[in-house]
Amino acid sequence: MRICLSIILFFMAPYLRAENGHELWLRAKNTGEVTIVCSKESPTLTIAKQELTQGWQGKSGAKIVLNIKKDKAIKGDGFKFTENEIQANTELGILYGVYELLRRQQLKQAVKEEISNPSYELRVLNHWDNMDGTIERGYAGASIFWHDEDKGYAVTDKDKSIWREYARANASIGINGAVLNNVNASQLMLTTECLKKVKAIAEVLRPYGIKTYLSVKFSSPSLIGGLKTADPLDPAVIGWWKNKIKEIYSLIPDFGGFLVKANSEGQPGPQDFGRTHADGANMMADALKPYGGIVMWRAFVYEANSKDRACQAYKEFMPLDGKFRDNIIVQVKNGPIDFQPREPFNPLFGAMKKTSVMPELQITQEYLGHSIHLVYLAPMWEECLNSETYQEGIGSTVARTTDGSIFPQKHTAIAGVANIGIDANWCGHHFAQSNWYAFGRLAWNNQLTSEKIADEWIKQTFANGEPSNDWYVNFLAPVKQIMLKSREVAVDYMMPLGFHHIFAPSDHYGPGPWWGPQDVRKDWTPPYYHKADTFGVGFDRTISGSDAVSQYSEPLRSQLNNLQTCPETYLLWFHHVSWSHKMQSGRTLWDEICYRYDAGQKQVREFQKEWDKVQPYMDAERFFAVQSKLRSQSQNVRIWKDGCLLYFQQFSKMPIPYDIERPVYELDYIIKNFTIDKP
Ligand code: BDP
Repeated sequence: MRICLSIILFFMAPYLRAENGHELWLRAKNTGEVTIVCSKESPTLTIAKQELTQGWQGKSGAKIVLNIKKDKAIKGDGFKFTENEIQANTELGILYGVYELLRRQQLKQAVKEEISNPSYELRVLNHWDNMDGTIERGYAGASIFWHDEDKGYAVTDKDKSIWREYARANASIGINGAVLNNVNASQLMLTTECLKKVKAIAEVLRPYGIKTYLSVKFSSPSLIGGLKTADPLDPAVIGWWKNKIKEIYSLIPDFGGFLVKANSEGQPGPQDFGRTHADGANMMADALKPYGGIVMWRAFVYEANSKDRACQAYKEFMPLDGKFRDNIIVQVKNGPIDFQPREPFNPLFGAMKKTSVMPELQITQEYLGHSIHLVYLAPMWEECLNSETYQEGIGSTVARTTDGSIFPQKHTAIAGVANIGIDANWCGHHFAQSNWYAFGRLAWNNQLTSEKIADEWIKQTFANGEPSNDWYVNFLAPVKQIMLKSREVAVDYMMPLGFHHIFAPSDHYGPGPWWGPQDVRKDWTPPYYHKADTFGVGFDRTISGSDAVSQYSEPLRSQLNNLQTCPETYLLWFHHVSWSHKMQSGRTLWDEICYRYDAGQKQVREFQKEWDKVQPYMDAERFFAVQSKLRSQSQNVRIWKDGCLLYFQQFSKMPIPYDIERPVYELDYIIKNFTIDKP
């Protein structure tokens, strides 16, 4: 019977509703009528009412009350809701309540009286979009905000309609801020002509509660202001920023503020003038203060020739703790290096006790297979947010040290580097949409599990109408398993056991542990990170090595410092380990490395099989698109496994265990064909 049904469904699949993914997780249409009672009118409330009418899946003919009324238990833009009433302190809270209620209806979850408050006050997407329309580390087409054919920054109706859809998608998951341009910012962003375009964007985003922010170049006063310096203590420079900020607020009264990458990877900053990060950030913060603007100042800094790049941010920023104005938030990447498939948490979390600190996560898959690999990132973010910092005893997780539960931060915030472009499905890979979704949901509630988020996302993104039991068993369950396993699998086939940054240079897609030209900064080459030699492999960050472990609080410091107690997931991050070291599995380190790469590869092949089986339960367009991406992923995984095993074998001089499939490529071939020879 089951077989029969599958065959019928298989042939029907192409006739199921065609979908290009453009509707994201917002595909539900109403199934009945609803009467809305709301005594106020505003653009945001109009959207709330439209959404209810268009998406209502509750009892047909029901009445719902939208009630803006203060309640101490409701925080910020949070809300209280039942099946028939949404109460909030703000209009935006009402809109968020509407989206939550519709989500519950679609997921067929009962609604009792409940309060939902956001974990973070500011939930911001960082777009690394350049003004010519390209996107740094973007894998889903050109920018939705900027086009290279712009003449005088013209704004078309098509632009506005994309921005509206973008704003709606964000609001539906609680995102309330967007930085519109690359952290490697162009000074031209602050010209009057460009600010007028920013105003046009802000006007479309505003009713959805999305505030607009800009990345700014620290040297703008000299580059476009005609000043001789950009020294943050120079009165003319201070005056320039004050005037510029006044101009911005005259155009965009609710402008959010600035994001700044300073003295990092060649960007200008206060240190160019002998000043500190705090001097630079405070100058901007003072100018923004009268308007309620904030500064998000990035702690992503490292210098050439440092013994250990992982130590740098902590060394530079810890002495400044307590020296930042209260409208500054220091934005810290989840790990101490750079968005690797797995990193321990950044030791600044929990350590900076007198400064508002916000996590920066990367939604775009720069180091996780671009928009080719299927990798669901929520488990990685969950791992980071739930990491124990021990800075204030047990329970001081990264989440709690940043969301205001432990330290009285003036502002709480979280940022995600967006994976959005002009591609019809927004993110390049249909499953990359789940990462945008997951970021928003975690920013709203940092205690949600990746499993729950995946479940919600799959149902909203793929189910049509009332799904059958068969759909739950043969679609939802296996697809969820693929998603939940996918990140650990990516770690296995790229960088198991604490390996990090062994990517091919420049595009960070394939492997490149061999890439180390003499004339390139050492910390931009993989051998700096893996340090393979005939004894073993891994970066010694123990007390007798670079001492990075000492940036962590006890008991974590001692645990990481000791080869026997360091979790194997971080082994080669913290230790230089002998190839013959006995692992928990009883295997040698070398064998374990081989098995991990092999297991990663096998799992991706399993994903292909699992995916092929779900064909009868979904539309053909998205099915084939994902199938094809999985094939490319499998090819790339083969390169990772063969390349890394053959390369490291030159040092271990040990055989690849004989029950493992043999490499099919020559190392030379991989090096020649898959390494782009520039940093
Ligand atoms: C690295 C990227 C680079 C970014 C930089 C940053 O490779 O393109 O500019 O981070 O975050 O991950 O500033």
